[in-house]
Amino acid sequence: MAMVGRVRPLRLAVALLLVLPLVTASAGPHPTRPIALTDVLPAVAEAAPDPGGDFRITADTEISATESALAVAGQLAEALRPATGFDLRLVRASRGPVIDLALEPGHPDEGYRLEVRQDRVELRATYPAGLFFGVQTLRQLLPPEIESDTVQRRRWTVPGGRIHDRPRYAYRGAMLDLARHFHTAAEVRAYIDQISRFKINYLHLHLSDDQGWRIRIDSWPRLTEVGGAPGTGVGGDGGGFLTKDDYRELVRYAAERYITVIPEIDMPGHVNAAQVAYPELACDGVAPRPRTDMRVGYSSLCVREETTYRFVEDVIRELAEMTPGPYLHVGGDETFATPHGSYLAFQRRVLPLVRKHGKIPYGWHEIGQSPAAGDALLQFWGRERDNPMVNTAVAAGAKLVMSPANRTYLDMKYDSLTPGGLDWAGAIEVRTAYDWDPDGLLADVPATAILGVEAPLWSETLRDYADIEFLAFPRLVAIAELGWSPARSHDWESFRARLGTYGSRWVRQDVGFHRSPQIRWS
Ligand code: NGO
Repeated sequence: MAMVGRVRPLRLAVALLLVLPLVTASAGPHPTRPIALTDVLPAVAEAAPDPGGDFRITADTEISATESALAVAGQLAEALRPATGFDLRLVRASRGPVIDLALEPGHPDEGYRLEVRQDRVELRATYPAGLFFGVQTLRQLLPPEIESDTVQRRRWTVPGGRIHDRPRYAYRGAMLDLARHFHTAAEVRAYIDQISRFKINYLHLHLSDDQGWRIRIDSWPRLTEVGGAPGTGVGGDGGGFLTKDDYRELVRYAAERYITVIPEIDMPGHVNAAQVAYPELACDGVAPRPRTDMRVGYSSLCVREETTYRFVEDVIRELAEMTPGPYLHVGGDETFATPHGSYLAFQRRVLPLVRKHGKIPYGWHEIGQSPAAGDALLQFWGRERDNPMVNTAVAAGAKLVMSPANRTYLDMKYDSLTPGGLDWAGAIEVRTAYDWDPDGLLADVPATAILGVEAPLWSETLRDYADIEFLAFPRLVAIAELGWSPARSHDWESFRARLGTYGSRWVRQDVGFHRSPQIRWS
């Protein structure tokens, strides 16, 4: 203390100025703290930092790529252009400072190696998808200003070291419900842009429900003429549908970001809109009234009528024709208006139709009750007590995608004060979405049966794109980390710190995320 008393005031001020940033940096995420090699969402599998190996991107940096890596290299150059102002040259080989992308054998599917040294950055993967995911990591290793759409004057340093990364699960999905409130192709593209940052690789589109029908089917044109008309959203909002060209363009746009689109037509329940358009799909042949409320479980296709199967096959055929991905989702949930025997009879005919048209049948976990579910993919959205519905199918070879509603449903409120959202599965704050294990949830299901995770976003309360962003972010990132990062790296404190620093990226991208009080946002 006596020593401090003798220090001159100016010296003390200087000393404090030097020490304070260290104190705040160690107290938690801070915008001026240099980015570490592990500051990535979802967490990388292995990282070995090398403090002497920082790489600086300047106007002279080149991006070199072999033929097969060229497309992803172009995406990288484009991503770096707005904020750096650099028009980085794409070359085949370079002698100068370079970010070098190439394919090489030996990496796991979708995995990659990213090595940052003083003179070069090397990105390697066996398939272009791995390069794309590596590029997403590289973007997060640059300062948050990289997300600006105007030129920012600053140093663009990437922390030195080596990352080996690969996904825990082959399936990392997000679902968007276009039926309750239609969202345009442009809005779906914006969502694709955002989710692709976090290495999501499937986009499931819920395209039909009681309120509306959102995908053009040529052989049954009234589905969208009537079911996609103005006012067909919940509360009489909106309306609209995707044309086949819109859909194909979305499939292409998603594929460029290594995301596979999965279309869903929900049946035999959730079909009121189809029956308004085609009364012959109801057993009494009478068109029901259009519905814009949020109730579920009251409609059913007429299981004993051949017309139903003609309809179902036409829809499956047309969807399969424009869907390159392996899965076709046939819903199957909440069929309270379909007697159990009829439900089984329906699935006995419909699941093989999906296979007939070259796709793997995918459905909500209720389809697991059908002996025909065999090698289908089941989306588990329930609680443990629903286990018996999937056990037989899993024993017969079915795989599971985990979407427990009380963890992964992005349409649930964060807390009782959240504007919008539903609450039937409980409030889901970020930690609730993050702190669980997809492998361990169902006691009788072996980990080998879990294909991955998906975060559904139902749209009963989602009127515009801002509503989507607010409910999806940050929780979607929690599910993305469960899907990508190794189980051993699961750590709430680490996730929370990384998410806190990511916030400033969303601010720069103008993403209206929920500023969860559980996170210290920087
Ligand atoms: C349930 C229901 C949907 C609702 C959603 C709202 C499933 C699989 N079916 O999930 O129709 O929109 O909840 O959270």
